[in-house]
Amino acid sequence: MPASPPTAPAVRSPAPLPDDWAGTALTVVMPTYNEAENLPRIAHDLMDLGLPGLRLLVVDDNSPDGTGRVAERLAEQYPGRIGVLHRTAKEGLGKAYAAGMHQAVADGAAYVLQMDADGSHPVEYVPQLLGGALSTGAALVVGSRYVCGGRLAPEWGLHRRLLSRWANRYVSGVLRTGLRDATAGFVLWRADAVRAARLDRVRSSGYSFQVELKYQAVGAGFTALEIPIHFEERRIGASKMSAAVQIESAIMPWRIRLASIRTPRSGAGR
Ligand SMILES: Nc1nc2c(ncn2[C@@H]2O[C@H](COP(=O)(O)OP(=O)(O)O)[C@@H](O)[C@H]2O)c(=O)[nH]1
Ligand SMILES: [Mg+2]
Repeated sequence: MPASPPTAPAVRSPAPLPDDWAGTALTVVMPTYNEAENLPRIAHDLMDLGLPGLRLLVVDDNSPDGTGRVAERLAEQYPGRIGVLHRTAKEGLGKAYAAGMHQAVADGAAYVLQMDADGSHPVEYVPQLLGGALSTGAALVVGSRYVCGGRLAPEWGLHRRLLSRWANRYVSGVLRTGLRDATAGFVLWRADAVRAARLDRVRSSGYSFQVELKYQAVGAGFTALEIPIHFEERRIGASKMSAAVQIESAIMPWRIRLASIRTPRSGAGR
């Protein structure tokens, strides 16, 4: 008689996180431009993670679709846990992140998490990113598509896959960060690494901000850890990646490298 399959364990809610981890002052910084339909679900999912120390700071560039007003309503629903930074015009992802991360650290966050509002970065990874930092002492934890177990959105066609992989190889070749996913946008930062990355000196206004900031922190000696994530396709709406942003991303690694030859980086981190 064939052996009967083992009975599946009853589904239980996840074990509670240790109190000191769950209470860690972690601010998720989320830049938004026309994400009114995506934002509420992500905000509720973050608030429901069981991390009482988690705050959300939405950085909106005066989105025409009213994302700023949606964020204000969410802030009323979760007083003290959700905040909104309203900026007057669309200045690019990098500028929005620089403003939001600066504010988060100034307001006392011990860790800052960069996260997109479009559903590409699954909320379930947030405790893992924080746990990775707290258990290993890493100053940077990258939600990585290019380490073993990482995955790109299955909806992505060959062209997008090749472009993403090529962009990472290109950046690694020019800047040698040692990271497999240097262009990743789902990244947890310890506050001292944010300060060392010198947000006030960031050159990139667009997506190359991600590369520039990691390069500064790794160059200053901070330890980075990459944990695998499944990167999802955005839920609703369209990407804001423009041709100008792609050109900036291609040129920026060289500008950053040349600048660091002229002004060598300090080795303050760990
Ligand atoms: N505040 C602000 N957010 C932006 C800007 N450009 C993109 N974003 C946000 O940055 C995140 C990533 O952008 P997205 O268009 O999804 O980029 P993609 O995933 O690389 O195609 C999303 O949450 C966007 O709403 C901008 O100029 N300002
Ligand atoms: Mg996206």
